[in-house]
Amino acid sequence: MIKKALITGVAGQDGRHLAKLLDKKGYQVFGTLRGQLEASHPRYQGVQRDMPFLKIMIADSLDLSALTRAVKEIKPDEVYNLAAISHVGYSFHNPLLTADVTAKGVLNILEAIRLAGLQDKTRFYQASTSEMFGGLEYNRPDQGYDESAAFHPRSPYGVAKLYGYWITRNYRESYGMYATNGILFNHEGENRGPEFVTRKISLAVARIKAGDQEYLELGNLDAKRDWGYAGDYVEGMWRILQQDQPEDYVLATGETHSVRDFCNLAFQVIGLTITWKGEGEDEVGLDQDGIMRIKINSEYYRPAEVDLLLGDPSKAEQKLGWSRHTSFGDLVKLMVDKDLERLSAS
Ligand code: G4F
Repeated sequence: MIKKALITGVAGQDGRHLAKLLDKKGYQVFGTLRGQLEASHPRYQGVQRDMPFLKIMIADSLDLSALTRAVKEIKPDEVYNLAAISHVGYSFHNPLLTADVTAKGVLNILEAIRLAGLQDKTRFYQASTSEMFGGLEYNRPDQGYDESAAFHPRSPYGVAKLYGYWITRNYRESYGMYATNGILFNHEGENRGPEFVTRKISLAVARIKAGDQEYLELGNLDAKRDWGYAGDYVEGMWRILQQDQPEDYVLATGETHSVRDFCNLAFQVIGLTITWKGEGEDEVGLDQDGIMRIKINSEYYRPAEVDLLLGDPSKAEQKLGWSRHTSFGDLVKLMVDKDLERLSAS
């Protein structure tokens, strides 16, 4: 029997990696897009071109009836709930929409599975996040956050995701559903949206190399993240749903690096060595010829910041046999190289 998987938010970075992985593993893959999209719409066609094997369903995470119809029709063996408002900065400006989509959307898809009568068949993966930890109770500074660490979300996004985490656990405990959380630390790559800092940097570096841009504006350079490659993480998502018992897992690299570190390595790829001068909002990054390549724009500071994220993936390593393959240095290079290639092709 061919297994069927439904991915909500299939057009996002992780959705694309995961859909391709599941297709390779022999699944029939379905994915939701939202909006008034017909098959002739450029967005629809772009997704279909990238993933010709994909069966696209139009269903918004806010619409329980559309989700229920999709789940009833497909009868999926596995549902991966990746649909969300996922940008932390945006969530401060749109907290209500974030709560509706990122929190209540999880409940909608869980209810759709129950309403379709599939709670004993369909395995459910919720895209939980290290943003739920937040940072104030950083209780294991040397080892990083594991599955038992205390939560303290620092943004409307993190708070909404915490609801998604708990409602998933609650449906597991209340109805015996195979409902799991993957608590993923930051995972990046060539498909990352330019609103996230890693892609913003890789894109700017490529443009600077091409002479299309002179410098880049950033917010908090000292924030530290546990950055891995998204392509490695989707294998972990799949493994989480293949276990005998539904459990929650942290996926992370176990290393942390600052935004500043990311900049230093990204500029090195195009032969520029950055020297940092000044402090706070006046800090700048100069290249070896003294040309300013990075400056601070306080608009990118957040009302509350997560200063440091470091994950402990021991449980995933031991129980799932999962670990990341791509190093931090390789990730930075991969992203810059891809943007250089895209720019030279355009
Ligand atoms: O790239 P970011 O926007 O990612 P953030 O906030 O860590 O969230 C990402 O990872 C989470 C997992 O922990 C996911 F749940 C979430 O959906 C998303 O994928 O920002 C990273 C850091 C922050 O500390 C931010 O303040 O970079 C800092 N930063 C500094 N300058 C900037 C900028 N972030 C952005 N987006 N743009 C800047 O100019």
